[in-house]
Amino acid sequence: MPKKTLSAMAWLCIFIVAFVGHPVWPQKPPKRKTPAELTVPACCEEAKELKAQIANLSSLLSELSQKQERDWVSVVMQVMELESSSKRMESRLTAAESKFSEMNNQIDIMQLQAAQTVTQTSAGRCCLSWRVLSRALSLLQVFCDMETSGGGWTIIQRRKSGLVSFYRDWKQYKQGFGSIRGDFWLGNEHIHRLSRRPTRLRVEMEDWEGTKRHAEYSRFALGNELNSYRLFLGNYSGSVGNDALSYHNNTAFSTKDKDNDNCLDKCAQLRKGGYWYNCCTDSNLNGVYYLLGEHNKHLDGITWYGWHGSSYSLKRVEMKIRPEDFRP
Ligand SMILES: [Ca+2]
Repeated sequence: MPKKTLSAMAWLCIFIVAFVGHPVWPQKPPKRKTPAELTVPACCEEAKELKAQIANLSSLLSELSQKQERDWVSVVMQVMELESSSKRMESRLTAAESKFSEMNNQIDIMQLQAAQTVTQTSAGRCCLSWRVLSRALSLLQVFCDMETSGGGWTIIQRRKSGLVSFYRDWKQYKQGFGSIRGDFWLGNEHIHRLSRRPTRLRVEMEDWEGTKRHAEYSRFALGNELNSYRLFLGNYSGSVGNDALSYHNNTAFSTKDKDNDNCLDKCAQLRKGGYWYNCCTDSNLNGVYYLLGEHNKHLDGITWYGWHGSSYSLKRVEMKIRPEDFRP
């Protein structure tokens, strides 16, 4: 045999051995189960069980939704009940408030009558302070002028030392600040309450040369807080010559945090006080206190335009009120 033929035969043998020895060769395809061999009874049991579970769940859901509906109705009923009880409480509160306000009015009248009596029995004394009940039933101390023009004046504002800043916010002007023996503002709420009956206002001023002037107004009143403590003034009389407060008549009160004035500027911030700023001032009695030497340079000082102009800050000011029907 030629060498080439031997080699070809050897290769053929290797191929046959390799082919026959392959693991796939002897395997037969897996035998399929016939439908009869499927586990039919087990499957049906499971389906039945699932169906029962679904039925249970739906009945549970329906029960839950019914319960939720019942709860919702009960919540709505409770809310309605609460609303009606809150309305009842509100009306009771309103009634109590109006009673309280009525009592306060009585107290106002009593305190003003007391002021009159005290004045009549203490004429000649320099000054006297007495205690009156304020709205919150706390004690409010006031300072009285028992001498000027027959006395009977309750002082509502004083500037004489410059130790108290008058550049304050709404709340402070509402409640009052300072010391009644020094510089102070009695408080818009108190002034409003004290001026409920016909009241007269007197403004006394002194310049740095020691000259004194005054202005008086009939029918002085301050509106309530809802009315922004609006100023109401009647007729002017006095020795100061020019009336510089009537420009502020029928004007709301403004502070640095509440701009109620009648122009685009914020007058309270420009004039550094709390006042019935119109647009802005003819007087600025709650302005900055400037000492002699500094008193004639600023527009935000304690000014009365009709007397010393817009840049002269006065040395001393007092605002005081007394009942219109007061007789010394
Ligand atoms: Ca303004």
